[in-house]
Formats: sequence, structure tokens, C-alpha cells
Amino acid sequence: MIELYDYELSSDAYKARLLLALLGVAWTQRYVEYYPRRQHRAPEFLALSPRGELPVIVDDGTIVDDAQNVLVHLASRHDPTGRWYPQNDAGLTSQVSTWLAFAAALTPTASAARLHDGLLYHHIDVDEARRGAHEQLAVLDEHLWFNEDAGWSWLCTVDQPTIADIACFPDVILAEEGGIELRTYPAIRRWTDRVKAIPGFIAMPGIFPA
Ligand SMILES: N[C@@H](CCC(=O)N[C@@H](CS)C(=O)NCC(=O)O)C(=O)O
Repeated sequence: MIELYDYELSSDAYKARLLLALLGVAWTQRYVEYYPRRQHRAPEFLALSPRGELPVIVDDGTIVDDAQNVLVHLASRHDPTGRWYPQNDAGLTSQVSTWLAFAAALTPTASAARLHDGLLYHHIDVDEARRGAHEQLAVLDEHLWFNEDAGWSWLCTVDQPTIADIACFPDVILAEEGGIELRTYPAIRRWTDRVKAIPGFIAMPGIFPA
């Protein structure tokens, strides 16, 4: 059974919960109270993952940290269809990698601004985080707009969602909790609605079902 070191308000842990739900894979929660107890910095958690960040999974003895890496692992090991992480087309695999990197780059911007406003994450320059997030969201909106124009509904040029969509979705849709309005990004808003309509989609606090 997969163990997920999890916190309900963590956008990164939600990426793992969402893909596990979409794959229909059973898992057990190992609750880590990120706030206010900061248990992700406790010695027991650091012994498992010295990065001190959520999420971490333990899958049949394999420890995997970093949300994007967790998605790659789960899709590689638990998706017999291969559709969530397509690896038989180098061009497509590379597109997925690009958007996984984009998702990781939202951590110090959109995600940090949300943690600042919601969980007293006050050591950051929140104006700079919001500015960076808007730069990234403009890139994402334009990409989605051109993809739609070419007939693609998802981040990658494939007719079904991939882990790239799962990786980017949480910090994008939760950005408003960090004072980053999505009003001016219509293609992003259409894409988040499509993600919410994926069969098996689950929500989290702050994200509402379609
Ligand atoms: N790049 C990492 C970032 C994960 C991350 O920042 N997780 C937050 C919770 S949403 C965390 O644990 N941050 C550590 C901290 O705030 O000290 C990933 O994608 O997994």
C-alpha cells in the first residue's frame, strides 16, 4: 500500500492525492501537520526526506519526494495505460517535462503567495512572488490559448490530460488565495474547468468541483 505524507491544505500533496484518485490506486495517509506544528521540519520527517517538504510517498519501500517526481513515479508504476505519462514519443515526453518544470517554478511565486496569505508564510517578498506569478500565468494563458486554437484541450499536444496538467493545476487555481486574480486569464479558466471535469476528479479545500 502506498503511504502518502500528506497535509490537506498542501497544493503539492494534493497533486499526489488527485493522481492517485484518477488512477484508482489505494493509499494510506501519513498526516504531517505543516501548520502550525511544522512537522515537516521535525527530525522524524527529515530522516525520511531531508528536503523537509511535502509531499513524500513510500511505495513498496521506495521513497519518492518532490510533487512532480511523485507524479512521474505514480504514473510510471501504476498507470498500465501509459496515458498519464506518455513515454513512447520523445517529443511528447519532453513537452510533459517542460510543464513539470513550469509547475515546480510556481512554488516560489503563486504557491508562496498563497502560503503567505493563508499560513503566515511571512519571510517572503509577497509582491515579488505575485509579480512572478503573473508573468508565469500570462505565459500559461497564451500557451493554452494557442493550443485551443490548434484543437488541443490540454497542456500537451495530445487528446487527453497528462501529469503535466495535474502538476500545474493546483497552484494555478489556488493562486487567488494568494491575491493573484485569474480574471484576466480566460484560457486558464477554461482549462481549469476542463481539469475539474476529468472523470474521478477530487477537490481540496479552496478548490470546488465543477
Ligand atoms: N518543489 C517541491 C515544493 C514542495 C513544497 O514547497 N511543499 C510545501 C507544502 S505545499 C512545503 O512543504 N514547503 C516547505 C516549507 O514551507 O518549509 C515539490 O514540488 O514538491
